[in-house]
Amino acid sequence: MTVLPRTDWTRADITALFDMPFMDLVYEAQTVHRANHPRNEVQLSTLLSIKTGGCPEDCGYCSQSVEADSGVKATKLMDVRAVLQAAAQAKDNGSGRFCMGAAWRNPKERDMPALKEMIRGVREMGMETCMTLGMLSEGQARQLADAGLDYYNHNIDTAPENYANIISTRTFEDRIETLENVRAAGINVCCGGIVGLGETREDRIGFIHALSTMPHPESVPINALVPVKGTVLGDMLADTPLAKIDEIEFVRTVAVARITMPASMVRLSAGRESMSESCQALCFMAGANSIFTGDKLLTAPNTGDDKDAAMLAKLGIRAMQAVPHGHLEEAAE
Ligand code: SAM
Ligand code: DTB
Ligand code: SF4
Repeated sequence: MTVLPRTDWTRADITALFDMPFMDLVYEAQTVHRANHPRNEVQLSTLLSIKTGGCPEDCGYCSQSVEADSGVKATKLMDVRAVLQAAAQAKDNGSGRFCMGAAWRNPKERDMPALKEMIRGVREMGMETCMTLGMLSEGQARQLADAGLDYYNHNIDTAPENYANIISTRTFEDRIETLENVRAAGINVCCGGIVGLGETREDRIGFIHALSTMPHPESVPINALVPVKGTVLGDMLADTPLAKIDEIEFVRTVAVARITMPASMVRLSAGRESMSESCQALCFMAGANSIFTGDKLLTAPNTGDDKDAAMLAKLGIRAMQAVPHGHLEEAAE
């Protein structure tokens, strides 16, 4: 019998975890990690922006919003062949999952055929597929599932009570509705958020509380804000003590995510480029077991394969071997 991870966490439970002495918290997180995941292994994903910039949403952290004066140029949806070329390169570099992101409020029906071709093509290469395209209707989620999409990324980003301070063009409930459509279509959910938006500890508690009391996302990305000049938050936080996140508080957030969502993959996402190797090592100790590889995220810089390979070798961490869903059964036949 499979025992589902608990989803009845209270805010008091989560507050108590955040308040633990740091060493006890990290020790507990690593203990939970070892009971649920192979130790010393991280899963590697590669990101590609298949449609950049010009997004009508006003997310205060994002360089791709039309509201941001970040210098990011808007592009059209890439053609399928170019996407598959990038995917082949990611596979050569050892990536097990290819994540395609578009700066949209939601995909249009006319985009669906190309998106489905991208999914089929990447899957045929033997990689897991992930997309992040903004809001999805029930029908769109089903179409992507039928094409074989393994994961859909759609973040709640911050606590429900802090959401309107960060984004005004949609609500927290809109996010939940898409997550439900994705889940109903049988696609694995990738859902997390950002630390370092200028939020309070209470907001971080509310953020983890929201994630750990929904059906747990299979994958939980924890991003550290990459402050971008010309975005609301990049400009607001610049030259303030909040411009650089407190690394200990960041590691605490990773640890509490690991403890409350023991079976999920916890992904150390944006912001690694400006994080020390020691901080990243603490995040792995606290239960993070996935990263984005390559020298670019969507528009922001990432650490790069050579530096990452050197760090993982130093830490004795291996790349997790991914077997895409559905291919498992095929492999067994
Ligand atoms: N447009 C889609 C959406 O919002 O769902 C997909 C792409 S969006 C860039 C995916 C996620 O990237 C956001 O939810 C946010 O968590 C993260 N992100 C975007 N800009 C970021 C930044 N400057 N620093 C850290 N994380 C960021
Ligand atoms: C997620 O939570 N982080 C990734 C992925 N999901 C799509 C994106 C990070 C974007 C960082 C900012 C940029 O590259 O523009
Ligand atoms: Fe658009 Fe996504 Fe950026 Fe928000 S985070 S502005 S929805 S691309």
